[in-house]
Amino acid sequence: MTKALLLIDIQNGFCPGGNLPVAEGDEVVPVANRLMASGKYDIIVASQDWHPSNHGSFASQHRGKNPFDMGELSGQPQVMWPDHCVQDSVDAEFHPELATDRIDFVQRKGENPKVDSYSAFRDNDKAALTGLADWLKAKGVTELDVMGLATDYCVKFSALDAVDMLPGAKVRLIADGCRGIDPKGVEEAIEAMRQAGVEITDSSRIGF
Ligand code: VGL
Ligand code: ZN
Repeated sequence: MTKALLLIDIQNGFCPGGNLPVAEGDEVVPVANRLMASGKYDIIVASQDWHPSNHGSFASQHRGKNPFDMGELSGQPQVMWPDHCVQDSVDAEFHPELATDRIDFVQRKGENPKVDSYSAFRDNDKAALTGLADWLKAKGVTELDVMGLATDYCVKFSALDAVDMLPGAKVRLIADGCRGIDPKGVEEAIEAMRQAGVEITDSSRIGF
């Protein structure tokens, strides 16, 4: 049994003061640090949203679009986001209190300006893989706990892809270690994950 913890996008950009802040996003940091220090995980991985400054998910790249409008990217419906997590900016750095020394592997994503990548495993069009599934398979991961930001986007699509791309592995969502963008979206996301076979749990139920 090899247990891995996957921390999704715990970056300044998604915390209060960031460019795409999630309410209480910083509150997931102590949860992540507690889990990393628990000794219950063999492997700790973190994803990092890592966009070029001209990324096509940014409203700024589309004439007449404002952040949070719906638009299109490469012919697919796309939420127009504020510019966020631009490569090498403070906004893209992990939250300063995250215990990054405990992270074994960082999976960057969202580098192709023509497609968004909510999932840490593959782009939204499901064409290009990040390589994370193969990396976890090579390590023999049989249990994957997922938490981070944002519940209704990157956490959701990462957990759904984990179920799809790591056949036989048990995937769990650490719900108290997540915060979302839209309350209704969060509810729907948790239901979609549950339906797909993700176990919804809480950090307090895994040994604290
Ligand atoms: C995310 C929107 C755009 C996320 C990333 O981390 O959930 N959401 N880029
Ligand atoms: Zn992004």
